[in-house]
Amino acid sequence: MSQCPSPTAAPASAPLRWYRAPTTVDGGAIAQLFELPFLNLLYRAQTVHREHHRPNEVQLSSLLSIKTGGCAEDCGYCAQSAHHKEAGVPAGKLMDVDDVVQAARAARTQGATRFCMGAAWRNPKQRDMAALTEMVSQVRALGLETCMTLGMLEQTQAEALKQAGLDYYNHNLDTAPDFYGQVISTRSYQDRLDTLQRVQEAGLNVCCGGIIGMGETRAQRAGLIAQLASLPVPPQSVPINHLVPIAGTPLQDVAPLDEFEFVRTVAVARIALPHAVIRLSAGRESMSEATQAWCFAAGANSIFLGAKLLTTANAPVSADLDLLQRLGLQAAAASAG
Ligand code: SAM
Ligand code: DTB
Ligand code: SF4
Repeated sequence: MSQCPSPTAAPASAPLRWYRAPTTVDGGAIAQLFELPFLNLLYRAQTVHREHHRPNEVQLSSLLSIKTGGCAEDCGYCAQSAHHKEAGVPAGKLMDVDDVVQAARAARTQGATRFCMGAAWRNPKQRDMAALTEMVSQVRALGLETCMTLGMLEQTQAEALKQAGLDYYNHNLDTAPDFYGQVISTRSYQDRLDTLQRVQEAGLNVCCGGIIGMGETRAQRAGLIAQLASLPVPPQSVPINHLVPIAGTPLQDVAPLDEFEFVRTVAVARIALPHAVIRLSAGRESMSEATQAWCFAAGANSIFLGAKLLTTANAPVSADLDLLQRLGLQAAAASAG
């Protein structure tokens, strides 16, 4: 883990702009949810889930790395950072539009309703915008919902993506403000909030979550969820990633998290963000089927379908479809638009 909190990272005590005073979201109450007996917490989460969502539906997204590696940021968990050369992910170029559309078509055939395109960038360059907007409009023309995650955005870039038909923009807070500086030093928490504001003001649906199991405390897990629930408009989609420890990154040796603590985090996210789709994101490949089933019971209702995430393996499609079938879970129809 990085030992040097960044000079640019917001200290825990710094006031963060564009963040609603938690009048409706009481951080203490969120922390207390974590202390409930496991089954009481799951009962609460499942009750909230059934009030706002179809109980046996799971939304299926597919993920493609449209530009891999060589990223200027130093996120301690990420194989694609140019700072983590030993992770062994070479820097690539932005994919051709036709190849992206072909991958989207394959994802649709496998059963995905949303196609998520990720780039290892601090932010997109102006010269990339024409190709990015073309990808969005052609993927959307296939009848898929579109999502992109490209790093920080300017207002005009967010608007151009919206104009092209982008449905969701994924930009994670990743962790609580008071742990953030131990994981990332090259951009601040405030930078992330600023991009989220631009995305929301451009009229895009916000997909925003974090990573669990990076060595943060339970209070910091609660802190992340309190931040997410305190955004001026709560995110429509909330990815909860389990850290995939990658050799060659500063977080390669973080002690594994108790799997019930991960399930608890999903349950607390469900209660704090009752309307959001909660995505059980990275880390499923090494999770038992039983733990995944607990996560669905805790209110997770979306997964990434496909053998690969960005650089790491995901559960095989056949195994996922088999698990959903055995649990009586059905794929949800596309909803945005
Ligand atoms: N570069 C863009 C950015 O960071 O905003 C988009 C791509 S980035 C890889 C998207 C998200 O993937 C990160 O915010 C982080 O939450 C997640 N992620 C990356 N590496 C991960 C890992 N090893 N384990 C779990 N989640 C990870
Ligand atoms: C998110 O929160 N998780 C996805 C998506 N947004 C882009 C990415 C997970 C990446 C896992 C590590 C990798 O494959 O490199
Ligand atoms: Fe770059 Fe995103 Fe990886 Fe951070 S998480 S190093 S911004 S690709």
